[in-house]
Amino acid sequence: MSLAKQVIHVSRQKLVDSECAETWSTCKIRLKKSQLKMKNHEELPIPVYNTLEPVYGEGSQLEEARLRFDNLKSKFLTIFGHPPQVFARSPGRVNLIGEHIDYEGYSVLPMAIRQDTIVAIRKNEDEKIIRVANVNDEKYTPCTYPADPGQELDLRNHKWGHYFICGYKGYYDYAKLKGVDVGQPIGIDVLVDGIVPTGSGLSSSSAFVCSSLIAILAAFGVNFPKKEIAQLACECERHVGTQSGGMDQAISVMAKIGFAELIDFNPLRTTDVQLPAGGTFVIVHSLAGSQKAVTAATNYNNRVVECRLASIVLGVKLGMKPEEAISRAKTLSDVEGLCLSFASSHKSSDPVFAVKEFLKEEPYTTEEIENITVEKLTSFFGSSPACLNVVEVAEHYKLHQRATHVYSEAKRVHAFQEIVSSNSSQEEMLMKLGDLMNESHHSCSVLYECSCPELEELVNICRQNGALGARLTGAGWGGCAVALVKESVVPQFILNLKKNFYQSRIDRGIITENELDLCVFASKPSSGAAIFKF
Ligand code: NG1
Repeated sequence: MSLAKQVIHVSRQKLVDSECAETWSTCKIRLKKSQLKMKNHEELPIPVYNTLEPVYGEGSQLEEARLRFDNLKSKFLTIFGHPPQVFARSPGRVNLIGEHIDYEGYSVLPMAIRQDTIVAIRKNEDEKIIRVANVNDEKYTPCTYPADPGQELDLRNHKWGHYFICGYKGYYDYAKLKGVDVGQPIGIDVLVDGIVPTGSGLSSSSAFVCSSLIAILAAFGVNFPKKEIAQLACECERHVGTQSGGMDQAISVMAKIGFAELIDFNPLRTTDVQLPAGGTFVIVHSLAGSQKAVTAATNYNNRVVECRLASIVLGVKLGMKPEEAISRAKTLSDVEGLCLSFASSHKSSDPVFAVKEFLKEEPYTTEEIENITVEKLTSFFGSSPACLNVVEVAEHYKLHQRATHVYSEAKRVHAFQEIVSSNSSQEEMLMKLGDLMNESHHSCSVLYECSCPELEELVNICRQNGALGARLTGAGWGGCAVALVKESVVPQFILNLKKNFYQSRIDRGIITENELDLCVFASKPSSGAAIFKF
């Protein structure tokens, strides 16, 4: 078994406190410092620090972090009567290109942002409950859960604390998978401070799930390769009911300061992408909230189901038996080979050629699809409550449009990476990247239908005010857009947006002048998850 496949404890040198060094004795492997150095970044465990600088740098960002950590420490003591044992932080992200394709197995290109979630944690052996509190206790009232990893989350009664329980369940799922006996579940006290704007497509949910999972692992003295933690975080976030694709957890856990990352799936892998100098990515909020978990059945999970159905229908049309397509064509990447061989027999190298030939543009009814699959949708989605919820409410399925988006967006991701690593002039590079972002937005909006009127208005205003390209980012249906802007004009661009998009919203009382800086900001690639033990 390779090192990467095993649970790896942080080497003792990296542990700041012996309390963190409790072991899962059956599967411990101590890494020597020299071994750590030789490994790929994603094969390394989550770094453990005893100062804030490696993550927060210096200046105002460091000052802000100090205040947040001090506040967490003192509030933790006040609420729970003892200090936290350890802290974990994980950032939000902005996806630069590659939307709604991670769950189809295609590479994406996000970067971490500086806004993160910090979780302060302590095991509480005297209690049999999990107490989850938030520094913003007006908005996020305290939640309690039983110390029972087998508990099912009540998805009809969505609570913010559910995201912590995802991480908690993830820890026990992993132990079970590895055959490790972690003993009777004990109580846990948790205090959370999250500054990733919620419902904004910047993945506050994954920042919370990743920091929760890592905090729990750290509290139990366990650490292992980042890519396994990212995979585990992706799987455990599905306990809140969304069929998450893995991009957000991957970048939140594996991000590196100064780089965007090309993320490949199956197997999970990251490649550093150096963004061109002279351009800045500005994140702008449409002020339309996007509640991904709550609207999953009609929005996010609906698209996951449509892609699955498109894969099956393409599989059958391209020669698979229906039962074979149902069991093997799980994603559009699974049938891309078939599409490509069909396309190449017609002198094309584009899988969309097969989509045009075999998937009709008009929406499919359930009956039409079942005539092709020769099996009821409720039967082959039977093991997935999230997919069954989709099938229960869906009126029709737009297979042609969704598959066209996925295949074309997957190509744009690679085009983006090729442009940034080409010899083109800076000016030319930025123009081409902007064009790709505009094409991506068009595809999301028209083919994938995951935009909304506010995002459309915002993206147009960005382009009219100097953005070289602008697109929605994240799941969509509200939330943020990301605009590529020449560095020299960023301040003017932000001023123009304030005037042309936000002022009317201030006048209507949707936001206050003071909140503006949270709605529009330039972002540099930040660092990934970390553990702090002071
Ligand atoms: P957001 O909207 O940021 O939560 C979601 C998914 C991603 C990806 C994008 C669309 C989760 C946690 N994240 O991101 O995996 O599919 O939508 O590209 O579900």
